[in-house]
Amino acid sequence: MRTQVAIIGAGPAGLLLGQLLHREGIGNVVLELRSQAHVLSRIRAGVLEQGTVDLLGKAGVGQRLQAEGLPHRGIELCFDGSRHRVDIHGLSGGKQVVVYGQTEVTHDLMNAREAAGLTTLYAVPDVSLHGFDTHQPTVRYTRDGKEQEIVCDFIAGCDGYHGVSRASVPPGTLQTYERVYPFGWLGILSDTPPVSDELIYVNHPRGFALCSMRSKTRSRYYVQCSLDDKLDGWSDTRFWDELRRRLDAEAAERLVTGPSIEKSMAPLRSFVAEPLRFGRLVLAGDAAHIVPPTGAKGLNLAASDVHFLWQALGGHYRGSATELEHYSERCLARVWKAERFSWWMTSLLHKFPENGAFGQRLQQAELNYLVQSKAAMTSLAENYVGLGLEA
Ligand code: RFL
Ligand code: PHB
Repeated sequence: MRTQVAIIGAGPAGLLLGQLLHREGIGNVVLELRSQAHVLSRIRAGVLEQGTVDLLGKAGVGQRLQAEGLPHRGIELCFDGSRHRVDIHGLSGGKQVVVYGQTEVTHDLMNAREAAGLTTLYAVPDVSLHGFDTHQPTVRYTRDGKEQEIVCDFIAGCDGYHGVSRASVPPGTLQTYERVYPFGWLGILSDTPPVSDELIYVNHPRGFALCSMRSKTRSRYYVQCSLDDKLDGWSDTRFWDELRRRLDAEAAERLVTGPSIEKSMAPLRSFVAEPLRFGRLVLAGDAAHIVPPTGAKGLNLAASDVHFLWQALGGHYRGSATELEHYSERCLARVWKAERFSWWMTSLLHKFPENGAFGQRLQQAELNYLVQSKAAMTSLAENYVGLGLEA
């Protein structure tokens, strides 16, 4: 098989890139390790920056998002038993975020890909990448017991943190930066009305909690948990009790509980690989960088990488090499700002046992300063809505 761009991974980065390229007349094939049903069963991000919403519109998949996405103009910070509103809209010069699940984004992109008749190969277990230091790279995999090969112009590595693309880069050419946090998030989804109209981020002596949502009837809640915890140790009752204990009295009273329809644990990590291009192999999204979910930046960074990659590949086929040459540095400038913000939100809101009582006091002082200082809240607001593509 021959295509212009072979895209590894059918997560939001790979599918969005495929759609944008297709609309420019650039042929592409997507290869995905997992089944389509598995990809759609993963519950992940929920908060989209305006730049991500705009890009999904350009890809022609903005219709349901416009109709069903929930615009949010503020968040609440809860500490010392009280909640404080951050006026994201007012402090960011009129910007907002949209709550719309990653699962829905993926669904819309898969439907558009299918409607356009584009090739997506699911459940391909053994993808390997070759010759990306030449003008004609190839991707190999097995199908029906036979080795298959795709010859292409470019390989886009959109296969997440554990994917094969970054791992295929020759040793010594990649610089990585990493911080692993000593805790995780336990998340549940439930068909119950959200406890508040806006997201609540909680700093509590027992640990962080987050009240989020997917719709007016579906809630997404998280509590900070230990890395040693096991999912079976967390019954629904234990989860709801723990969440209630971390909320202020009024929210705890109002919390509506019900059976979980999904429950999962995720470790927290900050990670950046540099650069993002190796000849004809380009990395985008979680394949190149990971942020802890506290700032809601992961999916948005994947979308901004895709924006730059779409411009770079479009430029190449129009005869301009500049955009591709600058792809890595353009992405990384934005990535590092989001890494800083996500690390900061994580440090401010979680319990770090190794920091002791001194660390906890510093967190309280910073939270008090934050809600009293317009300057500090403005900084939070402008990062939360996203710094824009040229930042
Ligand atoms: P993905 O979504 O991981 O997709 C990669 C795809 O590649 C496939 N793959 C392979 N395919 C072929 N061959 C191989 N060898 C392969 N190896 C892997 C995988 O099966 C998968 O389908 O990466 P992508 O597309 O870069 O998208 C990134 C986002 O998924 C991620 O950044 C966000 O989910 C992070 N995130 C959040 N981001 C936000 O912007 N806002 C949020 O509110 C937010 N909340 C979250 C989050 C992530 C979370 N978890 C579970 C880590 C909340 C949580 C709890
Ligand atoms: C989510 O709804 O999954 C979510 C929202 C905000 C975050 C992280 C996750 O900061």
